[in-house]
Amino acid sequence: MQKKDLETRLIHGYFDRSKHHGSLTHPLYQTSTFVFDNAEQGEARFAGNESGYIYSRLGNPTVSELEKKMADLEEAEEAVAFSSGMAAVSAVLIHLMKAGDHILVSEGVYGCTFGFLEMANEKFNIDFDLMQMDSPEKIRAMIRPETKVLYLETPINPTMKLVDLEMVIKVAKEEGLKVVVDNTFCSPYLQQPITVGADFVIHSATKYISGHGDVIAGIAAGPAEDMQTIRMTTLKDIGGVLGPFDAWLLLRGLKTLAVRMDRHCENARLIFDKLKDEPNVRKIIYPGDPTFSQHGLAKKQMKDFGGLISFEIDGGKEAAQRFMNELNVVQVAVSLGDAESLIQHPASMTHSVVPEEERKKMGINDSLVRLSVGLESPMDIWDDMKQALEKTFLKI
Ligand code: LCS
Repeated sequence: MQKKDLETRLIHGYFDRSKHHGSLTHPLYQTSTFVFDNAEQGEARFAGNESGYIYSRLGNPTVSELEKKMADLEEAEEAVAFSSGMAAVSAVLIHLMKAGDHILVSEGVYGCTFGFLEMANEKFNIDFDLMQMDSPEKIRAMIRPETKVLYLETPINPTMKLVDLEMVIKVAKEEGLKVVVDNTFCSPYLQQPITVGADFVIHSATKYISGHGDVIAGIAAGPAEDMQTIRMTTLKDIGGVLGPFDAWLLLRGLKTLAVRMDRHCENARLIFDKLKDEPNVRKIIYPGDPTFSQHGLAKKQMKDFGGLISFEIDGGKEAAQRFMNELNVVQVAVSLGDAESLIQHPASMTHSVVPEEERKKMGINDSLVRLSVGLESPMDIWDDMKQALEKTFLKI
């Protein structure tokens, strides 16, 4: 049978409704453990001689449904769900790396990913280098005999720099390295890195996958053999498993991913159009800006330009904070991809763990704010931002 379009696959499940009283939506198996028919069945399940659930840290039908859906959407062999995006990031990296190995990381990765890499370096002697992955020569120059993995986000949070997936993957293949892409900012609706050769995809499912700001969750997707090992090691033994109810919420959120993403992208386009004429706003960073240096690359590798806009405000941190405090519709909060428009100040919030010098190198200064454009009326979002800008600059 021909594979249905992504919009349809987002909505339909993989479970057999006839075995669930015809339930339209996937049932919520809110249980920690599963009762065996008898002791022998328990023994057979533990020995792997009989398939079936044992204990929800090892697998749960509601969580499995989400994992199947995410693997399908990312065109991966398998996916594993985690209790947070960071649980997914750390589980995949611990799986791929051992003491003495080295990892190349795209400059500007999420602050806690950077924090995890620093900890892994200090405690487990796993070395890393942050770099701008903008040419094959630069990447090759940084590869050492101990390098095992290229880890990247595109677009990068919050500076919106893109990494050319095809270029990086080609270099990695030639050098025998694994490529891990954090696809949080795009969701599989805008970008599917595995279809262009990435080995693993990670999501903070807290963001667009959920879309409703009510869950912390993570997903990793990749080759079946690796995913099975991750499930039985860095998931099972470190233990960052997703709860069934959170998986159920994500399954519900996923159904509207396509329509939500279209609206996020459309609203962001409209806000960018207004913002670019504001006298006290400079350096707007938005991949949909035709003058953005990587606009062509964004058009090539993303279906649309996403819902995030970063921009600098005249007057440094004080003005940025004043502007944020004057907003009413847009909420001052970290996270992104929710129905509500959210704004945050990366230098003092998401990237405050990154040393100032590194931050400056990444292009995160005190004037920069990051807006996650929500699903409200775009005119209401803009009116709110306009009045906040007016109040901010009247007061200065
Ligand atoms: N990867 C990216 C690109 C992220 O933006 C985040 C969280 C994570 C991984 C970690 O996911 P979590 O464990 O929070 O589910 N990003 C955040 C942000 O930009 N604001 O608040 C959290």
